[in-house]
Amino acid sequence: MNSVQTISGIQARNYIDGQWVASARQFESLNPADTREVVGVAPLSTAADAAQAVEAAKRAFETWREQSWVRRAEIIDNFAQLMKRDLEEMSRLVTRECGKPLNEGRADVVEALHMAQYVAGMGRQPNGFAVSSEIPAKDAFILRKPKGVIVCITPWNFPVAIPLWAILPSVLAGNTVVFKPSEETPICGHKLMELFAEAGFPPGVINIVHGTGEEAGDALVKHPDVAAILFTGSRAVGKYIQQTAAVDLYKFVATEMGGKNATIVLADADLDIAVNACVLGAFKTSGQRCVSSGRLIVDRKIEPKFTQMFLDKARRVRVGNGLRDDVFMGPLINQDGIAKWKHHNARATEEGGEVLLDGKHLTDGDYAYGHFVEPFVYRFKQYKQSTFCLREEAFSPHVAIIGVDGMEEAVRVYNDTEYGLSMAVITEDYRKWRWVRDHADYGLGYVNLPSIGAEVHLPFGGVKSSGNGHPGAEGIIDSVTHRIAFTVNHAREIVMAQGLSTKV
Ligand code: UN1
Repeated sequence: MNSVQTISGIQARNYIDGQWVASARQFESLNPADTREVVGVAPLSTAADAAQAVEAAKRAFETWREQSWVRRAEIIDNFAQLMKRDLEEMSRLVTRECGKPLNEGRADVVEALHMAQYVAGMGRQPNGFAVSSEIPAKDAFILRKPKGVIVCITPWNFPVAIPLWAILPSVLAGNTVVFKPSEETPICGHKLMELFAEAGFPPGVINIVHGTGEEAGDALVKHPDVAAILFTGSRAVGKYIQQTAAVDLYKFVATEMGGKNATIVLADADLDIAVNACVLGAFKTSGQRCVSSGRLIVDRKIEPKFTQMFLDKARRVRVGNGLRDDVFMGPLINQDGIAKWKHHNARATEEGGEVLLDGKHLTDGDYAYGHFVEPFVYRFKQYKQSTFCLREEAFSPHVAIIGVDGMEEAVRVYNDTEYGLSMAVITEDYRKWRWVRDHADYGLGYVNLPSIGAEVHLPFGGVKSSGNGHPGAEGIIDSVTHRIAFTVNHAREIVMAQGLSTKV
């Protein structure tokens, strides 16, 4: 890679119309495991920077849309090769900038690579089809057309994979993009932009604008020349974007906004699978996945045994700098993340949860300069409705064990949140998982697996307040294209459908 590396880290810039653009104001991106390390510095962009990027994307759309899907896919394939070349370097960067352990940093980059490979392959897939007409001499087609300028606003917890879920299908279909990465992980976004440029995307096709949601993000969402906004992040911001963009009737918004996910453990579960699934679901990425399980809904018949096994394993979770091999859980992203974790823990206690593992905020020795916390586990032997702690997303290692009587109560409890993203059920009984499959509300369902770990060729999204029904990854092509109807008459006269008379 050719980034400028200074003592204050990598210097990120905006990339607009094929040019790296400096900015008067900057912000620092710190390593959440050791905040003495400045991973890099990035522009604090203004509304004017955002507008320039949209205008560049709008101009580039006129020529990019004229390329074939195959040609565009070839450039995406170049990009995939570059990702392979830089995989290890990018994995370490993900760990340094967002904190997750190296194995997870690598999985993020591998998931991104899979998206690039998948989308490159889509370039030679049908992007429409012919349908028959009532009139033999008519051919009818359903085709996909690009929408125009797509804004991609993406989170810090998957700083490499999630941007690609949104950006690559957009450009494959002939759209152009303005990418606004999270202000927590601008350097990962910058690395992606360097590779886009090296892969040969023409100027203006992919632009990056760094900065805050309040300033750069807001200006992008409100810009009249934006056709669609693809957003992954918090419910509050997603709701704001949907409501703000709705003022322009033509603007399309796809949102993915987290969850209060659960793993349901039924009475017949294999307890080893259950415990592993729950530990992975609750504590991978320190609970900072949209799909993390904050609730373990366990049949009362096995709850005591399950709880003992789960706690044994949770106590073994090693917390530390993700660059170290033996670490399972890296730091939280920042001090706000810690405050949120503490708030949820306090509410759990106030609301009557029995604390089983009173995880601490770690501040001594090696932990002094990072945002480290231990797992916090509590129990409700009986479900308690209308609690904050059992219904709101904690985005941290904060997990409830809830005792229930049987499958039907498990699903009632599961459904008792405003969210509906990811659900896992642990059972050996196919009739039971089938019933749960059909009665729980979610977009991602798993059996005998954790609630995390989706692959890119599946739609990624949720129901209820977890999203507005336009999933990312596989599903996003529907969000970035108009499906148009196109009908051609081959006869020498006009014959109408529905028996419509042509007599004048
Ligand atoms: C997220 O939870 O924010 O399914 C994304 C998974 C990953 C993506 C998670 N492939 O766990």
